[in-house]
Amino acid sequence: MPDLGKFLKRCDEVRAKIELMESPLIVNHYDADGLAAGGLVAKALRKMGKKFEVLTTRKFGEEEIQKLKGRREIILADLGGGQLDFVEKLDANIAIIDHHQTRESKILQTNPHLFGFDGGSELSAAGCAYFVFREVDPSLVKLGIVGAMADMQFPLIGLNRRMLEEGVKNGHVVVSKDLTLFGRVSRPLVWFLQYCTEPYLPGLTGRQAHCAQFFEELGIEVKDAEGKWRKYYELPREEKVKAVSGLAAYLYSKGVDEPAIRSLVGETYNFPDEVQGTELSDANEFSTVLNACGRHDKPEVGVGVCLGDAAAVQEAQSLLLLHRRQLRAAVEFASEAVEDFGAFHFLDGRSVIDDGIIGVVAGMLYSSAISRDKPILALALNEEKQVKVSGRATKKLCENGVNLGKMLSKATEGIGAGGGHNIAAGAQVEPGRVNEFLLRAGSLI
Ligand SMILES: [Mn+2]
Repeated sequence: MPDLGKFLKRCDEVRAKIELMESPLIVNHYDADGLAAGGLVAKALRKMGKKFEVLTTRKFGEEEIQKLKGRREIILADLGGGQLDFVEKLDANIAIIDHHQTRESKILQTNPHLFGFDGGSELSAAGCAYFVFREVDPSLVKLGIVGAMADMQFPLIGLNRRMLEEGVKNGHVVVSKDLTLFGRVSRPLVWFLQYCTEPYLPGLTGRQAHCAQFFEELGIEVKDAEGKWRKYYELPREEKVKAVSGLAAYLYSKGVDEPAIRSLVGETYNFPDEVQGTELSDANEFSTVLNACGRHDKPEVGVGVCLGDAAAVQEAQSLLLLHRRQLRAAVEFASEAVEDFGAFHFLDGRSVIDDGIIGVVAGMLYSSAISRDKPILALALNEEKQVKVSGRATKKLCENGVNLGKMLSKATEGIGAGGGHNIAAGAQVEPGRVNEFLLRAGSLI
């Protein structure tokens, strides 16, 4: 049974412990939720008048934990809960704020799982950090919601919903139902569709002239009377409705399936205290900014963005452009290169697609390039030139029994390692054993 009272009490205990620290080291994961969580803790510490350092890491195994030896005060955010065996060996004053599967420990940690809540679907690490520091600064709720978006926890339910309601009540968040595509706030109308990769808009993504024509045919001006580019969020209601229904009809005519079209509209979260029209005023766009910082090895920029540092915001915007460009090029390549292997779709992205985006790219192919009746397996090489496998399926396939996490763990027995969720999973395969792996995967699926 979920126990809210105990969870909140534990969050208070963690805050009390951190209040006694002098100059802690914050260690956080490099993904967007990890950066939002680390940034949130940093912002709270700054507000409390404390010195701190931030260390962002991609991996958090024995080796990385060994390197923390000698540190006296450590706050772990979005990691630690799954590595307690190693963390417990450190001789330091430690507090853990996490939402991954964990167990109770002699180290003080707050984690929704310990109190009967599902950290996978109803609270991110940044959200957990919000419940620790909400009394220090209620506006930290914005980073909590950004973390939920980053970890794909929508719709916001359970603890996320509770956090959202507090944010709305305190005037830091405004909820509306609208188009959820990236760029509704920060991009001129034409770019808004042209740069849209999630979902992939066939005939529009990457095609400026087609996007301009799309709006022209709907009778929506892309520039205002002064010749300034218009943005989606500025359109009057009638024009928004026209754009949304026009886009839905267009995608339907292009064979995009209904779930993908329906997912275009959902709750959007605006932050009224941020400058309107910037990425930081919208939860989803904010999380995309952090994601780009992490993926391009600029975590300090992501943390700077969370702290509201103007130079960091500017640098993050150029990283975002680079990120979009790479993603678009990868999807274009993948749409051509994907093959039908019978039991699954196969994409060989080795030496072409970065291992950090291969999973996202594989998933995107479902909205345009491949049929939804089988999973997709995609290969990429990581920094150490090892073969990384990303598997993606659809909800419907999983309802019918597909479980990619189990499949990848089985198919890599003795030749690698794999696991994950039923709908999205990953693996590593020893070089030279790829064909064997593919044969095994085919028969298991
Ligand atoms: Mn997370």
